[in-house]
Amino acid sequence: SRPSSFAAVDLGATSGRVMVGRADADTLRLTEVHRFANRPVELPDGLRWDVVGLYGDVLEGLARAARETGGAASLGIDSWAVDYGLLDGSGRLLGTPYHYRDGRTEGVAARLEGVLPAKDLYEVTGLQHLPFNTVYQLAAEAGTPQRGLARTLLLIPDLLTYWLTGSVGAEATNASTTGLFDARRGDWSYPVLDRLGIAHGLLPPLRFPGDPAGTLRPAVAAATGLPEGTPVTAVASHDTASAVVAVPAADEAFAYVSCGTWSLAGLELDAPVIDEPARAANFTNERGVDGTVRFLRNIMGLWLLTETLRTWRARGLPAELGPLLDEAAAAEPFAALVDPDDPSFLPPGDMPERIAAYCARTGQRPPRGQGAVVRCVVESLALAHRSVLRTAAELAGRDVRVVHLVGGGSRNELLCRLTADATGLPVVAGPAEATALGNILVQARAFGLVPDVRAMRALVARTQPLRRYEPSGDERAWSAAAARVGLR
Ligand code: LRH
Repeated sequence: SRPSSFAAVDLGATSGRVMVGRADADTLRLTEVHRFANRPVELPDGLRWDVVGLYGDVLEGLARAARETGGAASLGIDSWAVDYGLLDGSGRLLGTPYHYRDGRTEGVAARLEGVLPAKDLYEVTGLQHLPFNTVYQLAAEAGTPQRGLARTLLLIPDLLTYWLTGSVGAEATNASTTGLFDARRGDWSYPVLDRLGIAHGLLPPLRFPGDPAGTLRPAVAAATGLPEGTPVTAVASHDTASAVVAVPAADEAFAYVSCGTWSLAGLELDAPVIDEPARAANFTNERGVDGTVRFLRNIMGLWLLTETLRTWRARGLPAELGPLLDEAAAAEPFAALVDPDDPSFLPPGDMPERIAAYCARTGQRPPRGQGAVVRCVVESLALAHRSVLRTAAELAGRDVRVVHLVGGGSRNELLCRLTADATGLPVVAGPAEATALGNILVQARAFGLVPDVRAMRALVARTQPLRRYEPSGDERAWSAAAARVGLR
């Protein structure tokens, strides 16, 4: 019989999980074997990821997967994008990788303007401008001893793959988020590297989703109980790319919102859209599975809500999501609104205070009471979903008839309902674990169990619980609300 159990390691900015998935032509079942907090650490010299701790949790999860399945046919790793570790010439990690929310990239893009103007960079990479794109993080590190000794840059999933297997490579979907990748050619951009004085060898050869990425080192096999020689498969290692694989769409007139820490809202296209309007609207052309393009924009997402809850919890205030969402559902609509992408919301900190400051700055009365704050956040996110999806359809010249909302946010009924109302489109919510499912499905295809992405999506639609929300909003009210915060 053909192997059908796979392990997915999916690391998000706030939590990680190891899942076992069973997949074949008519089955797709996920079992969570390990879930753990991802706790960034504020060191005196910056905000870092505890990658060694995360690696420990990956090993623990794989050990549990081994006990659960008696051995997986393969495993795959995905995580958030852009962040990386640097290795010296003998493969040692140089320092602790930075978190993209660390402040060291402030002002870096402006300084690079003279060397490589943002317009020229966009023309090649088609990448949205985010202050923390890898290209800017690297520039911020110029001149440091670590950067001087660095011989290899590995994005987070590639770093963990290296630790598990000893094998070095750069998975392409995640490579496309660096700002060093040519969106049309689907390869590292050597002209960009040259302009920035980055040695070509710093960036490993590409791997594509489905490619082999080495086999477990004997020590890892011993530590986890997985058989020696268990293969690691390159999946769409950018979590958003994996999530889009598992969007249960049947025809092509769909948009998606991959909704977790960030809301990634946009379209799947066959070719990049790189032109002045797309650049001005800050749309990205990130690479998906099979050379598809994720034409989307980042929206600050549920980060606003999780940071709000964290702040309240630290003050001893109620911080349980369920009851707060009930209060929010009952709160006055459109009372206070924010543009979720205001830069003040990016770093960790006191989110309710920043929301109040935003409101004061824009002549609105700050939300009073916890339910009102949550209402403000969720309604503002729905507005941003509306605005970004409209822009995406217009820039790509595409019709959109349904919005697929996947990821943890699909469990948030208020957000799903308001997104349907705001966009005026039906929202199909789920699966919540789209990223892990996409990770498993790409492995299943590599092992011949699913033929193509179309079949993967049909399988997700047939096997996963989904919920449909019909729009019932008042279009004029939403468009007036959007205008209040400079959205459309
Ligand atoms: C979502 C995500 C997103 C990136 C951000 C850094 O987890 O990968 O696609 O822009 O993290």
